[in-house]
Amino acid sequence: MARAHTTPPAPIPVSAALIDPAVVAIVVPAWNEVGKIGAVVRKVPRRWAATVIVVDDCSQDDTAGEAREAGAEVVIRHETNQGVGAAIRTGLLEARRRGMRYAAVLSGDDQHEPDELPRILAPLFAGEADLVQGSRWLPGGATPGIPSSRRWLTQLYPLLFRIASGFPVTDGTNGMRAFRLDILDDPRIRLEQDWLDRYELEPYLLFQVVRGRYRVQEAPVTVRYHSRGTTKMRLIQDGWRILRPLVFLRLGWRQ
Ligand SMILES: Nc1nc2c(ncn2[C@@H]2O[C@H](COP(=O)(O)OP(=O)(O)OP(=O)(O)O)[C@@H](O)[C@H]2O)c(=O)[nH]1
Ligand SMILES: [Mg+2]
Repeated sequence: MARAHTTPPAPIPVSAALIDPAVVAIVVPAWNEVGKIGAVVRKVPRRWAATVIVVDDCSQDDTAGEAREAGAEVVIRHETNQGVGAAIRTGLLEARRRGMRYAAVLSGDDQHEPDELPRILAPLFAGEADLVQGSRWLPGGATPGIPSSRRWLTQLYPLLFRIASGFPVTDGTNGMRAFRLDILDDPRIRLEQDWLDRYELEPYLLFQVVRGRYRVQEAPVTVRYHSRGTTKMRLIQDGWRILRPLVFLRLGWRQ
């Protein structure tokens, strides 16, 4: 059965032929995502990534069961809720333990389009980038259903990121990105720190990779906004969690 698409299917870059799915793990943080996590897992084309790792961050619903049923190769459950950053960290550690060389992170709330994975994976396999950040705001990206508040917040953040880091990113808060896992061996990239457990880890990683002079590219992707239950973010509290890595790293208050 054809899947409803509000955007045309993603064109596949020529260099996608270089992608070796055996060394790619998809890491999916998920907290109370019944009704969505199964779709995410099923949509990942295994010709781009052989291993889907879902980290259930102590959901009260059966997120883990739905992920397993949908065919996730690995499902890990946290015994307590730790936050999206901690869930991503757990998934990345597992990917490395399994000998994967690349990871792509996708949101567990079905906001991303897994058939767009070649856009963020191909530049890694072509040896052109160490990290590829998905951007909803580059030409070719899309934001079906985006509320106006999200539009201006997600456009403001890259300006702040640019001021703090000097790097002209167009979308710093999009949870779809892919990178070489060996960049995590860099002692300047310290994902194990407790203060990164919630929304801090993703901007921290991008900032440190930029600052470490790795090759960072952006690629256009879709971020879909469902009419119900897209976000669990609280504006002030979680907004500050996203912002503080920029402030702390820029001012040298944290490493
Ligand atoms: N909020 C939240 N999400 C978590 C947690 N643990 C794992 N997640 C997952 O992290 C992903 C991102 O969470 P969201 O709150 O939707 O944040 P976002 O997608 O970056 O931002 P929006 O554009 O506002 O939706 C989802 O797949 C969640 O299920 C947690 O403790 N809190
Ligand atoms: Mg979301």
